[in-house]
Amino acid sequence: MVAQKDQIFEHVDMETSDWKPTACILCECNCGLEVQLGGEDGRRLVRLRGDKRHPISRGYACEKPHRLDHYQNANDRLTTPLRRREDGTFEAIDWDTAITEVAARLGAVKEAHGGESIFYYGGGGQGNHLPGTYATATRRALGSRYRSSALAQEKTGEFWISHRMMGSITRADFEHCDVGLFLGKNPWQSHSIPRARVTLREIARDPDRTLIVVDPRRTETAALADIHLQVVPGGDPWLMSALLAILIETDGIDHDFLAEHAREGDLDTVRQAIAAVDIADACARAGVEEALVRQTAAAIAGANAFASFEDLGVQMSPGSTLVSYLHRLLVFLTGSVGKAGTHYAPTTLADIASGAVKRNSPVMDAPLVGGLVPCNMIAEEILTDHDARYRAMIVEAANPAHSLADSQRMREALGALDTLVVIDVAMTETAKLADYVLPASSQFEKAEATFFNFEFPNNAFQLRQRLLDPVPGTLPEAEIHARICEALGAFNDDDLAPLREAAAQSMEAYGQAMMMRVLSNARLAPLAPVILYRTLPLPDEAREGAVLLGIVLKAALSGADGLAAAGFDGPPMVAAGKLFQAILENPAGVVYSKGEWKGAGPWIKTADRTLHLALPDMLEAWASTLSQEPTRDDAFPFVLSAGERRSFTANTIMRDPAWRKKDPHGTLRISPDDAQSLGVVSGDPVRVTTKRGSATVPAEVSDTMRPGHISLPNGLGLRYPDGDSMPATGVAPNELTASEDRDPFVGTPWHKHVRARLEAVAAS
Ligand SMILES: Nc1nc2c(c(=O)[nH]1)N[C@H]1C(S)=C(S)[C@@H](COP(=O)(O)OP(=O)(O)OC[C@H]3O[C@@H](n4cnc5c(=O)[nH]c(N)nc54)[C@H](O)[C@@H]3O)O[C@H]1N2
Ligand SMILES: Nc1nc2c(c(=O)[nH]1)N[C@H]1C(S)=C(S)[C@@H](COP(=O)(O)OP(=O)(O)OC[C@H]3O[C@@H](n4cnc5c(=O)[nH]c(N)nc54)[C@H](O)[C@@H]3O)O[C@H]1N2
Ligand code: SF4
Ligand SMILES: [Mo]
Repeated sequence: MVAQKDQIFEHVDMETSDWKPTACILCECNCGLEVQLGGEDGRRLVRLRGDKRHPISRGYACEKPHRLDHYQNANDRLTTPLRRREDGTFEAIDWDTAITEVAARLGAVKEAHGGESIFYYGGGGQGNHLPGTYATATRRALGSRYRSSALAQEKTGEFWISHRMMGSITRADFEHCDVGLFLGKNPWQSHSIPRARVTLREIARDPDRTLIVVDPRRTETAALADIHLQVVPGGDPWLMSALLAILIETDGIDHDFLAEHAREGDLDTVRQAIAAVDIADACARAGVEEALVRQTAAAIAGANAFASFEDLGVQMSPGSTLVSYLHRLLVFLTGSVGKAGTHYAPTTLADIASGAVKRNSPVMDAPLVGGLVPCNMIAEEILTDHDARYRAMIVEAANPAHSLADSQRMREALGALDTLVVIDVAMTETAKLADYVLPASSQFEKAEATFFNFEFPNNAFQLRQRLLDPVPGTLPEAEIHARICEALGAFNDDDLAPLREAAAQSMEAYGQAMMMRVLSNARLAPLAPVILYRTLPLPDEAREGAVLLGIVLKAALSGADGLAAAGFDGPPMVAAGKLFQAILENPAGVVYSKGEWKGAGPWIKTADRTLHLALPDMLEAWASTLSQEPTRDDAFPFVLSAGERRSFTANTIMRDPAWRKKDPHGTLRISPDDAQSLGVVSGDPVRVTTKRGSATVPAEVSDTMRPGHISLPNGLGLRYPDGDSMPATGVAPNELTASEDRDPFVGTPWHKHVRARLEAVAAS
C-alpha cells in the first residue's frame, strides 16, 4: 500500500476484497474509509484507508483515523450496566434491572415534577447521530421538552443570525472559489470542509486564487495563506468593521445583487452604520496593518467567487454573534451567494442546524435557538430553587462534565439532580457522576450515520453498516430506547403486531400500516423511531438504520430540493422508498440530492424572500462595541485559547493517550517573547491560572503565537487506565473556564478568550 502522508488514493475491487466500507468518526467530515479487520479475535481495526467510493471524501483521509482501533478496543469500554451505590461506587447490574429502574426513576420524576423537568443532553458526537433520533421516542414518552448539545456552545449564534438574515444556514464551496476566507478557523487541522488539505493546497498553489486567514496564531492554514491577518485575540469585530468600511469606501459591493435581493432600505441603514467606522482606528484595535486589510478588501471585492467559513476562533470569543452578523454582511454585500465557489444553503436530510427560536428556557428565560438550551446556562438551570428547574437528565454520546464551561460547577449541577442516566461506550467524566450508566455498543458494532450532510451541488449520506458484533453486555442505543419506552408502557406488542404482519406482506403494505396505524395515531406517532426499529425487517448489519425510513419520508414530504434530480422521484412515499433502498444498498455512501447553482433567490427563505441586512439589535451592539475601549486585566495579562484543535485531538472520542503520535502531553503554546520574559524554554513546566482554576503543563515555545496569546489543546485531561492506576494526560480545558463568560445574545462560551496569567514552575 502506498500511503501518502495525509491521503490515500488506492483502488480496490470490492467484490473480492476483505476491505469493508465504513467512515471516520473523528470529525464532522466523516470521510469514507475502508477497513481490514484482524488480530487474534478478528476484532481489531488493523488497516484503514480512505475510500475512493465515498461520494464526498473520494479517497481522502487525514492521519487520525489510521489509529481508530484505540477507540474500538479501548481499555475503558463499558461492558455492563452500572448503578451507583450510596457510597458513590458502582455495582454491575443486568439489563432488565437497569431498564426497569431507569424507567421507574424517570417515571417518578415525571410524576412529581412533570416530564419537562427531565433534560436531555447530547444525542451524538462527530460520528453518530442515530442515538439522538431514537431518543426522541424516550423523550416524548417521558414528556421531556428541553434539550441541548454541543451545538449550543458553538454554532447557535451563526444559525440564529443566518436564519434572521436569509432564512437558512449557509455553507461555502471552497473547491471552486477564487478567494477563500477562514475566520477563526484552522481547517488544516480541524477540517470541516471536504478534503480540506487538498483544497487548501490547491488554492494556495494557484496564483490566480487567494487564501485569506484571520487568526492570532500563524496556524498551518495561515502558513499556506496569501494573506494572514494576525488579529489580536478578540479583535475580530474591529477587523470586520474595517473590512466593511473599506468595501463601502471603495465601492466594492455588488449593487445588482443587492438591488435584486436586499430588503428595501436595509442597504442605506447598513451604510449609515458603516459610516461610523474609523478605518485606521479599527485596524489599530484589531492589531493588523491597515494596508493588509485594504489588500484583503480589494481581493474580496475583486473576487469572481468568494467563499468563507467562520468557526470557533470567533464563535467562542467576545462579540461572537456580532461577528457572525458582520461576516454575513461581508458575504451579502459582495453578492457571494448562489454561484459556484460562493455560498449556498445545503439540502439536509435532518434539520440539525436550525436557527429558529420558538420558545425560551424555563428558568433563565433564555431564547432556545434551534430548540437548544445554551450550554453555559445548563448548570444555572439546575442549581436554583426555581420550581421549573431540571431534576433529571439523560446524557447520551456526550461528555458535558468535560466539554462544557466550568467543569467544577457542571459536576456540582449534575450531582444536584435527582437522577442522572448516562449512555456511553466509556467510563467518561460524566458517566462517573451518573446514577445509572448504560453501556452502548461502539460505532463499529451497529449501523451508524450522521446528519453533517452540508455539501453542494452533490450531497451525500452514508449509513455505515455494522462491522463487528457488539461487545457482550452492550446494546445499541436503538435497543436501549426501545426497551425504555416499553418499560414506560408507551407501546406494547399489540401495537406492533399489525406492522409486523404488513411487513411480512410487502414494503407497500408496511408503509401503509405505518401511515395509518402509527403516524396518524397521537399516542404512537412520537414513538415512530423505536416502532420502526422494532418492526422493519432489516439485515442485522443495517438494523439501527430503521429510523431513516421516517427521516427520508419527512425529507421527501417537505419537498427537499434535489432529491428528484438524484433519482429519488415520484410521490413522497415512492421517493422515500427509493432513497431508503439506495441508502441500504450503498454502504459506502450515496448521493441523495443534486443541485444547480441558480442564484441566491431559491435559498432566501425569510418571510418576504429578501435578505435582511439591517438587524436592529446587531446594529446597536455594533455601535456600542465600536465605542468601547479595549478591556485589560493586569491580574490576567494573557489570553488563553482553551481547546485548540491539533493533529492528534478529537474532542473526547479518543480516550487512550497512546493514540497520540504527536504532542503526547498537550503542551501550552506560547510566543518566544513571552517565554523569554518568563524564563522558560520548550518542555519547561508552567502554571496557568484563570479566575476559575489553575493547572501545570509543559510549555511549547512557538513562533506561530502572537505575544500575549497562549493556547491549550482540546479534549485532554482525561483519565485512562494504565495498569492499576488512572493517570490523567494533559489539562482539561474547562477546569479553567467560567460559565458566565458568554455571548449576551445566545449564551455561547468564550473558550478561545480566557483571561489567564502564567508562572514558571521550578522543574522538580
Ligand atoms: N483535529 C481535530 N479536528 C477537529 C476536532 C478536534 O477535536 N480535533 N473537533 C471538531 C469540532 S467539534 C469543531 S467544532 C471544529 C473546530 O474547528 P476550529 O474552529 O478550526 O478549531 P480551533 O482550533 O478550536 O479554533 C480555530 C482557531 O481559532 C483561533 N482563534 C483563537 N482566538 C481567536 C480570535 O480571537 N480571533 C480569531 N479570528 N481566531 C481566533 C485559534 O488560534 C485557532 O487556530 O473542529 C473539528 N475538527
Ligand atoms: N474549553 C473548550 N471546551 C470545548 C471546546 C473548546 O474548543 N474549548 N469545544 C467544544 C466543541 S466545539 C464540542 S463539539 C464539544 C464536544 O464535546 P461533547 O459534545 O461532550 O462530545 P465528545 O467529547 O465528542 O464526546 C463524545 C462522547 O460520545 C461517546 N461515544 C463514542 N461513541 C459512542 C457511541 O457509539 N454511543 C454512545 N452513546 N456514546 C459514544 C464518547 O465516549 C464520548 O463520551 O466540546 C466543546 N468543549
Ligand atoms: S478526522 Fe475528519 S478529516 Fe480526518 S479522516 Fe476523519 S473525518 Fe476525515
Ligand atoms: Mo464542535
